[in-house]
Amino acid sequence: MSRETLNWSVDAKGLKFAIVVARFNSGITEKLLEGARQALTTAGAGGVAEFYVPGAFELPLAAQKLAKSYDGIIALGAVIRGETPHFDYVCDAAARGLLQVSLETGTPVSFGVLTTDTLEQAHARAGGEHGNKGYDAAMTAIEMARFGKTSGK
Ligand code: INI
Repeated sequence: MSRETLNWSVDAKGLKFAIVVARFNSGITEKLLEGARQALTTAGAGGVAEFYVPGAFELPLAAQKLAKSYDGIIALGAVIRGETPHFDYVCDAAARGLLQVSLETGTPVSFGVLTTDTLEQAHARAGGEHGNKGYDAAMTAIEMARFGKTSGK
């Protein structure tokens, strides 16, 4: 195990986070939100604000608007493959857009967007047998926000 892995920090004290949640597939995204809240509370986050957008496609713009005011953004959504190519466009737009916001603003934006073939697969990753990706996304945002503080941001 590397030294960096051993030093992995989940201390969120003094850091402010925004969670942006897509309402599309809200049965899943509300579970992701519960996971993200749990991670931030456990890590002692200094402040947490929650915002809603219609779907995963809208997550990047919301993240961009919030990036100036928070130490980290957690973007949560669930894109489930249907019969149309819409799935690919929405996934691609969300992933590229969130990465772009992160790189352009310097504020970490974690990708808590499930991209699955079925609803069952999404449930399994939103508090089911494969854990809660909202929790994981929040832990990632905490680690990267801390990285930003210690690396001079
Ligand atoms: N948005 C999602 O968050 N998940 C989906 O599965 C989804 N599908 O399947 O269409 C979805 N579409 C809406 C999209 O995010 C936008 O809100 C919409 O296109 C308006 O811009």
